[in-house]
Amino acid sequence: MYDYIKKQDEEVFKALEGEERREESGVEMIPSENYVSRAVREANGSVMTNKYSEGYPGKRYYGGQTFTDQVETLAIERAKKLFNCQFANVQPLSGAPANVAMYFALMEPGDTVLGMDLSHGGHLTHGHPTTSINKVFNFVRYKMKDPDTGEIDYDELAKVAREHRPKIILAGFSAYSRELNYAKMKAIADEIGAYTVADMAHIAGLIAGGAARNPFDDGFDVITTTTHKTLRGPRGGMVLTRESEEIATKINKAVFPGLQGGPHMNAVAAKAVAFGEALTPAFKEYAAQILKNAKAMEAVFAREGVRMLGGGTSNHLILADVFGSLGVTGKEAETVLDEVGITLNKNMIADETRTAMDPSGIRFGTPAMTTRRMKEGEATRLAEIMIETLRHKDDAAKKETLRAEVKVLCEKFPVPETFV
Ligand code: DSN
Repeated sequence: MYDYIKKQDEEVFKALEGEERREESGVEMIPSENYVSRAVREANGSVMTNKYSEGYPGKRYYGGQTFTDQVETLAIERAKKLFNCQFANVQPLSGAPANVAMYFALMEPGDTVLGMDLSHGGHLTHGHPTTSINKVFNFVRYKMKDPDTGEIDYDELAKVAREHRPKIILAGFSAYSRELNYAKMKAIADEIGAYTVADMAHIAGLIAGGAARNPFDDGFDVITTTTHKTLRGPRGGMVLTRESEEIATKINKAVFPGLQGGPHMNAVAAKAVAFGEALTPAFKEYAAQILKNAKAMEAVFAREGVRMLGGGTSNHLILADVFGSLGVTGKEAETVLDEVGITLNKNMIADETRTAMDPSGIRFGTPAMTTRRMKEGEATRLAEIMIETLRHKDDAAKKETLRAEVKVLCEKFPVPETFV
């Protein structure tokens, strides 16, 4: 790997090598990260990066599109099959632009979106006050009724919807560990004539692998997603439309020329490869194992009396109140776990009393460790190691022993090169 970079640019080569080693020798537990196959990496690093392809297959603004049309069509057709829908736009550069394009496709400036509160698990692009999109559209919120069960307050959601008449009811999250009731949200949206959109960035792979409910099965209009989380593709985004050609046309115009210029065709080719992998039976097993591993970790946290937001997990991630339960802040936990080779992120919890940079919680998940073919036994032990580390955060000898154990585990479960 990296033969040409090695000869040409030693500084970048060293950074790439360092990252390879870091990813291999520690356990990646940030729930939005994963290890992609060599095939996906080859496509992402391919000649397709050389090409400008404004437009869509068969309708481009520049010549020379024989092969770009082929890969984009493959990506579209595979995405439609994976998510059981009629239209797919695979050009969004990532999840944030996918959401921005979706907002502009379905709304006029000043219109309202009803989405999940950031502090209860929602995402920045769902209208956080610090984002640019918040200056263009109006965002109102729903929350959990009880952070210890994770149940959404659907009565309040309906009340806010009737009062504010949003154009879009947005399901989706980046730090929420339970399933949403899409049917209830759809019924409320129908009552007020709103579009239903699900931002499935975190759980797209679970949906594709049949381990989580597909919002399209409850009649949702649109799904936005990234392609690099549980779906295990390249960094990128996508917007799917269930059946309305009118909506799909608006989405296409909003992505290009509305928001973006030339699509990154190397990423589109890599999406096609990743979607091909996700269509295999092995991917179904992968998605199911992500959930089993998360449940195994949940059992340890429950046994050890560490509070989990939502009371546990029904998906790939756990949000734990380490400050409330162990007296360790989220920032301290992130740092000390990194020292033993476990990478995760500090995270705000519902009704947070601390700050965003040093919150009460940590967020971690099982997609990447499951890619390494770790199963419930390893997940259980990793959860134990995490809690032992936090309980002995100032004990250097203990941390050294745990670091050595994590290293052995990583050697036993190397990052696979292929999944098919
Ligand atoms: N940064 C991603 C996550 O970690 O959830 C979402 O954008």
